[in-house]
Amino acid sequence: MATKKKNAKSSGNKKSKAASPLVAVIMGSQSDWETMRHADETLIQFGVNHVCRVISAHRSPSLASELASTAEAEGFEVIIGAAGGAAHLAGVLAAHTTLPVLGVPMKSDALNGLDSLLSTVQMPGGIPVGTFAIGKAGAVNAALFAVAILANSRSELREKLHRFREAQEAKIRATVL
Ligand code: RP5
Repeated sequence: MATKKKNAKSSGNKKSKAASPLVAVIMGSQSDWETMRHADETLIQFGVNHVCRVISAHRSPSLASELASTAEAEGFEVIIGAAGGAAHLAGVLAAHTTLPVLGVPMKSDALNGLDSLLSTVQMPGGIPVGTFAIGKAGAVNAALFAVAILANSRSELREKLHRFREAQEAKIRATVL
């Protein structure tokens, strides 16, 4: 993963380069990057300024609480939390912020991601985490959902989402077997 700060990757379009990032893509380990790069690529595709960082709920708990506690004041509007196994990251982030937190369960070696899925989705009432599919599909969809949230107040993003769906459908229609 290319880095700007020590363990952070910052991306967006040229226009918004100077603007503060809107989405924080947080993953529990460097080993999650192979999956989470798809969220990064999707946000880049939509020109959404964002950061990608490795922060572990278990191995760096203070960093996790600090990130989530300060995210709103720093101008973030959505947080994506991805982790595998005992995947508590998204829940811990959500416990420290009222920003929307989207959870992406990683496909784990031991249980194929079922452990990650249940750890992410089974939140107690009062602290919501929007949980997505295990692995790549979840990474892409969490990013698309983040774009959809941002699009509620940004017409250019709403337009891009419409064009994305149209292109997706056109590709299916043009498929010849
Ligand atoms: C989780 O444990 C991470 O999110 C990762 O999916 C999993 C394994 O981490 P590593 O041992 O590969 O660092 O915290």
